[in-house]
Amino acid sequence: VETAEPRLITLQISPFNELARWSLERCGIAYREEPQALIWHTIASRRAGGKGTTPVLICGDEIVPESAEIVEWADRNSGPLRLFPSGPEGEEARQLMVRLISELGPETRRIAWTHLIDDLELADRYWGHELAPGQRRAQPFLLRIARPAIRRRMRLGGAELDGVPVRVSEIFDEIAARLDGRRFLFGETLSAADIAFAAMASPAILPDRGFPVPLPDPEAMSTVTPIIDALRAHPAGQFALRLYREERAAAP
Ligand SMILES: N[C@@H](CCC(=O)N[C@@H](CS)C(=O)NCC(=O)O)C(=O)O
Repeated sequence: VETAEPRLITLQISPFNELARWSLERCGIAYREEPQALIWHTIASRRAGGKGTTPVLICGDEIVPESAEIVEWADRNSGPLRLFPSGPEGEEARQLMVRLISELGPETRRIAWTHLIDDLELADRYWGHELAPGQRRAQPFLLRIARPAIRRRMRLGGAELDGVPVRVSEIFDEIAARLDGRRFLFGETLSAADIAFAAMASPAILPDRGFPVPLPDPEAMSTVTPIIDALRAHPAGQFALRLYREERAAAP
């Protein structure tokens, strides 16, 4: 029996979705992406059997509702290429990936939203690629009504973000220290830990090449441009930019 191509419900520009996409592509797994508008994506996720978050992978009867699980799924369904190193390092790479998903992604997303919350027009533009026409039309309205909820969810009230958040600095330092001049975080091949770091860093470094969806220039994110510049200049930021240029950019 021929199984249908897996579907991937996404919020296209989000780091968690990018992690799922990159992992599937790295494993050579064909899939159909179904990009959703902001806010609409929470409903689309639930309707598909997810938890109200994206990405959600649907393959036949199987529903995979978390980015980390989609990475594992891709690895299991991959050909010879593995996303995790063999031996004890495999477990270490898994743990690092999971920690980056839970600790780095939400913080870098918050950096981007520090600007976007007062520039919903920019948010609408960059979250608006490849949407179905109905969703495309609805998104500006959805963003306006959801603004207070986004503010709460992203903890944007109160103190201004006046520099790189401490947790982001710590993780960037930790990644740079682990890398210590090597090409990848684990040995000589790209692993899910590298992909997770680059994807989770993406909202705060805005890769100049290789990101599969158009991204704004750092200057357009005027409130946080100095933070983006600082993180791009950091050795771990340089590493993520390099992964996007060399490992993610479409083959010439
Ligand atoms: N743990 C989830 C997190 C995914 C996530 O937070 N996705 C965001 C998109 S950036 C989302 O759907 N948020 C909806 C919400 O939090 O209500 C995963 O790794 O898949």
